Amino acid sequence: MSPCPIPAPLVTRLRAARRVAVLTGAGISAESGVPTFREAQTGLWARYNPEELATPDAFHRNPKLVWEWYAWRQERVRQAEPNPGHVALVKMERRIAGFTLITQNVDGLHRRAGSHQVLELHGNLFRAKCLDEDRPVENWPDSEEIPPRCPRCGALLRPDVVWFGEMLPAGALRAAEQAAATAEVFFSIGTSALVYPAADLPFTALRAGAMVVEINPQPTPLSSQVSFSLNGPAGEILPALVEQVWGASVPAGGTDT
Ligand code: BJW
Repeated sequence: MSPCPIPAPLVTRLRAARRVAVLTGAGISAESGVPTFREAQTGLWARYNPEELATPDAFHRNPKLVWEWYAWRQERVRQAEPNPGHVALVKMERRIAGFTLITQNVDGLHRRAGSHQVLELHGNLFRAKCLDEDRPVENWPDSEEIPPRCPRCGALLRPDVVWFGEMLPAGALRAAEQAAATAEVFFSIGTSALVYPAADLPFTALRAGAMVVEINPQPTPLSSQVSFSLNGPAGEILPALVEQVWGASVPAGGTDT
C-alpha cells in the first residue's frame, strides 16, 4: 500500500511515455539496510563524516583509513538485498522502450535487482583502480599492506569511485544528460539533490518540458520545482506506482551480476 496517492496525470503520462529517465540516490537503498550518505554512520564509523572521507585529500592523508571505510561499506552491501523499490524499476525498464536508469549509488543493487542498463555516475564500490595510472585493477597479490598495491606499477590502489573535485565518467554523464534532456517523465528518487552535476539533471529535464517527479520522505532543494513530490519511502511508492500504471503482472526477471 502506497503511503501517498499516485497522481492521475502521472499515471496517464507514464502509460503513454516512450522516454523515461530515473535518477536514484542513496535513499533507494535505505530500505535494503544500506546507510544513506548523509545520515549518521554506525559503530566504528560513527565519528567520521562521509563527506570528509570521500575526497582525494582524505585518501592522500590517510589511505588506510579510507580503504578500510570502503571495505566496511562493501561488507554491508554484500549482506544487503535489493528491495521492492529496486525491483519496481526493473519492471519499469521492461515496460518502456526508452528507459534510462541513472544512479549516484556505488552499491550495485540496481544490477543485482535485474536492471540491465545502469549509468553509474559515481563509480562502483566493488572496483579498484591504480592511483597513478587511473586504470581498473581486478586482481592483486595477497599482502598485509592496506591499501594493496598495483601489480603493474606498485602505486597504491584506491576505490574506483568519484570523489569530490573529481570528474564523473564522461560517457555516463553525457548519456545521463541526453536522457534528461529528452525524457517525457523524469524521476528523482532518494537523493538529497545536493551533489552536482547529478543535481542538475532534474533541472535539465524541467527546462526541456518533462514531467518531473520526486520520491523522498524529506523535502530537498528540488521539491518546490517539481511537477509532483511523492513524500514517502521509495520501496513503498514505486511498487504502488508500477502496479497502478501497468497492473500487477509486470515481470521483474532474474538477477544479473
Ligand atoms: C529516501 C529513503 C527512502 C531516505 N526512500 N528516499 C555546482 C555547484 C556547487 C558545487 C559544485 C557544482 N559543481 C560541482 C560542484 C562540486 C561538487 C559538489 O556538488 N559539491 C556540493 C556538495 C556542493 N561536485 C563534485 O565535486 C563532482 N565533480 C565535479 O563536479 O567535477 C567537475 C569539477 C571538478 C573540479 C572542480 C569543479 C568541477 C563529484 C561529485 C562526487 C560525489 N561523490 C560521492 C561519493 C561517491 C563514492 C562513495 O559513495 O563513497 O557520491 S559524495 C556522495 O553524495 C555520494 C552520493 O552519490 C552523493 C549524493 O548523495 P545522495 O545519494 O543524494 O545521498 P544523501 O545521503 O545525501 O541523501 C539521501 C536521500 O534519501 C535523503 O534526501 C533522504 O531523505 C532520502 N531517503 N530514505 C526514498 N526509503
